Amino acid sequence: MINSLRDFLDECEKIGELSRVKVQVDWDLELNHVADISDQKGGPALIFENVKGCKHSCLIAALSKPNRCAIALEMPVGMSRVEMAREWAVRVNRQGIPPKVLSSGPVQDNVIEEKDVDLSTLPVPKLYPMDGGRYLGTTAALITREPGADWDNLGTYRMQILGRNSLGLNLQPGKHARLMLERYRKLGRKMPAAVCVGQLPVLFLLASTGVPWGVSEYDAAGGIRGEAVEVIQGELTGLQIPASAEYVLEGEIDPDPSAYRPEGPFGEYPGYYSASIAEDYPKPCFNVKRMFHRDDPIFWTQSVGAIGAGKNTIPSIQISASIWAGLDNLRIPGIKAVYCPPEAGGRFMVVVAIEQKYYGHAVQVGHAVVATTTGNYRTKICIVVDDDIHPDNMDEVLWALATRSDAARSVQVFKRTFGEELDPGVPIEQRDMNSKLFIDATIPFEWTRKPIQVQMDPAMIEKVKKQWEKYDINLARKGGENEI
Ligand SMILES: Cc1cc2nc3c(=O)[nH]c(=O)nc-3n(C[C@H](O)[C@H](O)[C@H](O)COP(=O)(O)O)c2cc1C
Ligand SMILES: [Mn+2]
Repeated sequence: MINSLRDFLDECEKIGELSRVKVQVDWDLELNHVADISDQKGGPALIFENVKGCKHSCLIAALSKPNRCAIALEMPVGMSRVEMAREWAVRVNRQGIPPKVLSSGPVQDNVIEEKDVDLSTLPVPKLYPMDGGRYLGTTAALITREPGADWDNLGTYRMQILGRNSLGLNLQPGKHARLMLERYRKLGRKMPAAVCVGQLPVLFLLASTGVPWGVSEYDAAGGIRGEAVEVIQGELTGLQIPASAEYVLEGEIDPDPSAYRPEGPFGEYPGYYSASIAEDYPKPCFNVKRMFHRDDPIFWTQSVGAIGAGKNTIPSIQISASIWAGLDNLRIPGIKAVYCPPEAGGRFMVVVAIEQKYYGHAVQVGHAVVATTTGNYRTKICIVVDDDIHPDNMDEVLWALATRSDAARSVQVFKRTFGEELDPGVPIEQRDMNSKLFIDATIPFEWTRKPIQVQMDPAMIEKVKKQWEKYDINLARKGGENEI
């Protein structure tokens, strides 16, 4: 059982999926550039043990490969993203398991009071050249609770270090912490909050996935693991805090816009920087009142900005899973696979394979996808294919798109839908709303004269394979695909 980030790292190390970098690196660009280049080469998770000017080590690229996500999810290594998304969807729709409250935990081993907190001494990297600063929140969870409520929300939101004990928060419209902050503003009170870094990886995966309002990510993570997450009660905030986290910051957020400060830009997951004039977009700040950390804590970070290997591995699993779980809840028959290709930003495009059972089935699925919590939020393109197409095989998806769709019949645009402020396809001022493209790339259910796909003769394939040597074809010829 994986009960902490350290358990996860041990498992990665056992199968050669973790490397420790001993040489000194600069937190200013160097650390993340080493990680990106390593990722492009299919590299392991990296712990930088010697970050310039910092006492503690820094983990990066922990979940940039499907096998490491499998370890985090406690699923067999070697599962495909679609298989992991399926299993996740099944588990997340099971009953949640509330966290188990302990009287103390290793995260409390070191306590730093407000006057001694200095976030700049943590090994927090600056990731890309035009980033507004050092970002602490890309694997963190902000923990908050509505006044009088009995569930804690955990959300991953980027957090820029703005001062010794101050973090600028980017809470997008509709996000749970933002809705809660608006409640506190109405009440004229500051919102108690905690930030945890280096928690159980599955908790991060849930904190950065759309779990419905009213459901604590603790309960959802417990449901996925089949076992409660262990927490302690924060003394200052009363919030539940992961007992085994590497770092926890307790503090508060002032909801008054006069306390907002410029934040950004940040190299974001679509592969572009967020809106570049930070002054135009002041953000609420989290002020640290107390910091805890484990002995020899491991700071955990990741970048999302530059496209390429390793980027969007996580969303390609988690967004697929949450749309799939949403479709399961709607009880639509014939859903065979759901997949958000990482090449399309992991979130912007979803391909759903269905076994068509009745007239209009494919269009129903298109509507349903954009009606799910997660599909509504960031999907821009939804493609529905027949179940002979594997949604995670882009050659097959492109073939279905090209051969089974006809623009006038197959394409619909759903207008005035919930937008995404990071969507580079919409002018910055208009990003609150967007539109969604639906493409039906199935062979229409109602056609009586369906196109017949060309296939080789199975008996002849068998025969040719058996006597392959006889043909004496040099497959490894110079310049050929199989050149050796
Ligand atoms: C690495 C990473 C960074 C993210 N950064 C932000 C962010 O800065 N702001 C934001 O609103 N959502 C961000 N998200 C998405 C949220 O984590 C996600 O929408 C989550 O569902 C929010 O939790 P909530 O539904 O409880 O509000 C990020 C996700 C990941 C994986
Ligand atoms: Mn939530």
